[in-house]
Amino acid sequence: MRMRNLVMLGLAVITVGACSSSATAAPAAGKAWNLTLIQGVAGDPFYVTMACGAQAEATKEGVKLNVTGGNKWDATVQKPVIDSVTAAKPDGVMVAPDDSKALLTPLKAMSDAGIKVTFVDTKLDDTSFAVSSISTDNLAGGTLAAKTLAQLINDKGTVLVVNVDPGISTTDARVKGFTDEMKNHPNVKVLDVQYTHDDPTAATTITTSILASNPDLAGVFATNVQNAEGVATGLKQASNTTVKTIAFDAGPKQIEDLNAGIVQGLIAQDPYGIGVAGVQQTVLALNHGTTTATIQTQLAAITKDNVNDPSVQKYLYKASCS
Ligand code: T6T
Repeated sequence: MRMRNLVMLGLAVITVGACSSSATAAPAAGKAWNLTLIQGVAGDPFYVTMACGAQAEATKEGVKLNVTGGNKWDATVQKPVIDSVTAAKPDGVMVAPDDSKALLTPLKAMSDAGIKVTFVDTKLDDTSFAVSSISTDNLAGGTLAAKTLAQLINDKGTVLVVNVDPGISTTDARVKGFTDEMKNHPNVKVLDVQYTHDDPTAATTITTSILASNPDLAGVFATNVQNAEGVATGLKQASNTTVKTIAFDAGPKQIEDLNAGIVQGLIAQDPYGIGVAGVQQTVLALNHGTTTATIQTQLAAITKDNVNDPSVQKYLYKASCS
């Protein structure tokens, strides 16, 4: 079955999700504010691309931007990063918290120190003190992943979900969208969700061991860049050509795996647009403009068939801004 069939689902009309208000947010005249972007983890192509968008918008608006992040997806690693940014007292911060509960205290302290806080990508359960929360419609993306995978496996068989950690707003929503949709596919059995702590090597180990214990495995849903990379490595090492894989994100290695036919579909986000909107909302708040509490950016279903289409190029993540 060719992945053009994604379009036949009527869902993958290239983009899903409400349009962000970023297109209409007029930059108000203001000071040369100092902003900081705290990435969920440094070096991840999703956040590299988000930083490119944030920097482009910061330059456009004449504000300064610092970019920082921990070297691992871990709330205990991110907390001291948050604390040191608060101590440096920038005017505004765009932050992707690694855990929706554990980072409430340091982020509330940041806001209480008078720093405008905007959530980009991930968010806390408590968004009451944030200027804005900007993300993909992750629930819809998870639903789309399930519908697509169900179609690829002819609506029957065992499927595996490889996820980061529980307690992350984005990936939790993706899994919820996926598992809720699979309830409409009674002949598809979803195995217990496996967690990798954002480590591709763990995703490879999990894939290898689940393949050994479930030789009839039909499909995999990998919820982000690192999981997708690790799953693809596991399938390659097992020389498995039968399992169908759908993954969130569109990092450079994921595109290689898509083109090689190891992965059949990618639910790509618009991290560049999230970075742009993050700066816009934070600057609006600093200039006493009207901000938008929740912004959902678009996503795109990418397959081997449409990966070279001009319309999807903005959804492919960058390894660097140049
Ligand atoms: O999928 C993105 C991001 O949306 C998620 O919150 C964490 O993982 C990524 O950064 C990709 O690795």
